[in-house]
Amino acid sequence: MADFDNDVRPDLFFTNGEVDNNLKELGQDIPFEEPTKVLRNLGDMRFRRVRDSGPFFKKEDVGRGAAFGDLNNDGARDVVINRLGREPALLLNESSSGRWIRLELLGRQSNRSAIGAVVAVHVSGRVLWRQLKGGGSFLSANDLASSSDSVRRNASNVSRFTGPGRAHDA
Ligand SMILES: [Ca+2]
Ligand SMILES: [Ca+2]
Repeated sequence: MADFDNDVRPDLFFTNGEVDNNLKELGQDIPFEEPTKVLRNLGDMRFRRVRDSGPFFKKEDVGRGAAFGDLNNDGARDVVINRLGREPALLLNESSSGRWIRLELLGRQSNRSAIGAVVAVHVSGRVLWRQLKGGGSFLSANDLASSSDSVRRNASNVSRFTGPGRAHDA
């Protein structure tokens, strides 16, 4: 879960695939590989699959974990996917990043990474509560505060996407 379009509503991201690759031999008509999906948070507990996120999302894959972080410091959350039998996929989010702030928390009396800290941000009469959490997806950890701008945009395993929007292969 990450807010890919910075509209303060966390969106959903799925990378998936079955555990067994011999499902047909077992008489099960279930695909081993599945497409990666982004679902836009519409509010009111409703989500809609984004159909035009880009070519990467039209391919089927066996994802085994995803980590989120703003790898190129443009305010839009990017994604790295661990894939079974393939190199990791780096997805650069090309959504309009809108307004955003980045907070880097440092624990003094708690753990140094400040995991568990709660932050309240007051915006236009609203209060946005966020808690810094460690970990993330299966065998993956989200970036607590990205500070790297060393993403190579022309690497062969880099795809681009717009969270709830469009994407393009590099
Ligand atoms: Ca969102
Ligand atoms: Ca980014």
